[in-house]
Amino acid sequence: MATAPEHLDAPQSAPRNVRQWVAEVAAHTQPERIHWCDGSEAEYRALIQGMLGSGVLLQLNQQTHPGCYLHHSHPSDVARVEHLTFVCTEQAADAGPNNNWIAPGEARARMAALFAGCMRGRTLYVVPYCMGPLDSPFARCGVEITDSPYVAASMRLMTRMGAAALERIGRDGTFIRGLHSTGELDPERRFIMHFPETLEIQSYGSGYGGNALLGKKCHALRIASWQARSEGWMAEHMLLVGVENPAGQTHYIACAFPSACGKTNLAMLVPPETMPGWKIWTIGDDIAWLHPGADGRLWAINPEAGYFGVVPGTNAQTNRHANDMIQHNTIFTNVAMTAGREPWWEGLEDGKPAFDWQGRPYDPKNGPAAHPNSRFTVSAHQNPSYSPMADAPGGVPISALVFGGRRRSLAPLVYQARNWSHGVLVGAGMASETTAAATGAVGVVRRDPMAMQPFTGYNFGDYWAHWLAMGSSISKPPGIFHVNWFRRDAAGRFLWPGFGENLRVLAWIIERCEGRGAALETPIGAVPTEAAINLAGLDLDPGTMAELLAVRTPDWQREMEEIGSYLAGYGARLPEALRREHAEVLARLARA
Ligand code: SAT
Ligand code: MN
Repeated sequence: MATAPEHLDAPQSAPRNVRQWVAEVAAHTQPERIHWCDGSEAEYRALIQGMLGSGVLLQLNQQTHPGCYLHHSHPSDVARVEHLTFVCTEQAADAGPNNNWIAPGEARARMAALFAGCMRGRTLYVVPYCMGPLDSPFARCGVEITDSPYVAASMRLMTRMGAAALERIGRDGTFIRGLHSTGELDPERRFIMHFPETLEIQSYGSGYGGNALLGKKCHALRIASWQARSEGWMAEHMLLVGVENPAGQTHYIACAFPSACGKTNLAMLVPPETMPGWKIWTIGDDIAWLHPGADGRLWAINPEAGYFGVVPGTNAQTNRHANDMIQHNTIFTNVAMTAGREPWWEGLEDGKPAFDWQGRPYDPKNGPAAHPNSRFTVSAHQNPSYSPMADAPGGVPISALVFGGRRRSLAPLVYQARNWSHGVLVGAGMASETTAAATGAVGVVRRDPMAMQPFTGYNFGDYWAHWLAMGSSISKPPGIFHVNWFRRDAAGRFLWPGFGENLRVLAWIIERCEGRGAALETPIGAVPTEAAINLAGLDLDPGTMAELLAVRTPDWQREMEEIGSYLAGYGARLPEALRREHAEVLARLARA
């Protein structure tokens, strides 16, 4: 029997279209109760108490880690599932070779069968949320319906969630409809479906962040990238960081790196002691929405309000800010625990694991104690380097866009594209070693254009055309760069120390944006001279910088051939300008 909208216990402010949809979903999924989230502190505490009672959360040591809890996910549900993620457009070609596709009608039928009665005995949470500052013209709202209290609580940490978002939805008149159920957590009955043409998301059978916190990858990237193309802006898998130099000037930089390649670390970088006077301000660690400004520059907001970051490797040396930030009021997922109930992971020097990420007594024979993709979920306000500009409705002006991947060879530490359209080719040609953030083999080099392979909600050919068009719509485009912190020597050791020392590279990028910074022109772009990177206080072996900055013509010829065949896979949708940029790099390499 259908639940009548007036029997939903909806708050007064709930717009008619939201009530109507909740009623339809409730009629189909048959929950025992409906809870409209208001986003209050009391509600968050009640959600946590409920989960402690049901065993969804374990209490960590409240003396050492006040407000910290541990969630063990189902062992089959620890990462994004790209093979079960679909973009369901009317025409398959609009989703493109970069996406899995099913016709919307078929997808809806399949999902309707899964969702039928799936919330019996459960609470249906209505989670209104706003991606971006509540008073920003660039923000976009959604409502996630979920039967997971873990998702509802996480959405409060990750987004502007609750009553204020619901009010904004009333003013906007529209919202993204996101329907989620953990179902049976059966990998055979797990799908993440996107319907960009009707602004809908349906996710079944997973409780993992990227599959279940629908505001994040599903809304803020896959659906938003589609909206952004039709409205003239960009939704990108980029961290946003303000870099303040000793003269007190701050440049904002947006960096696109694949999942688990150090975005969170760079976003809250702690300057090395050998670089006094430099400061880092975090705007965001994962997603940027970029708009052309009236001044001809590109302006960006972070649609999120929290971090869902990789835990292993985090410590006071690698990332002091992240380390401090997660000592309180944090939900940990799939880390290990000490005998004293403190959270533990590989890379922590103190303590030792008594229980592994599945809650079993720790035994090294079972592999790492913390899952390699174990995560912290935490409000951005706990970050010591949080920038007040993260709440600015108009966002921040962008000086540089930086692409980067995890490449053990080939790509130099840093280089600069010649101009915007060459930069689009640099982004489109990105490749990176796969990580534990998605299920599947780890360490395999795959193409990951703009770090958006798993996240662009439409055909990459059209996406690159949109990038090129955006370049023409701004008179003062940011410089475009590529970095690689992960180059290794013949023995497999990292050549560059990374972490805080990456500021040395950002400093060169900023100099270039200011029209300074020495560089050598190479066929792939401008590479810094060895002397142009500040190495004061850094103890590198002789020859390391030469190796880090080397551009080897035969290797790059091979890479560009590969990029050429990859791009050709997009056929007639591949923009001519990109084909031309590619041919020009090949010609420059032939002359080198
Ligand atoms: O799980 S998420 O998709 O949110 C994290 C990531 O893979 O980038
Ligand atoms: Mn990400």
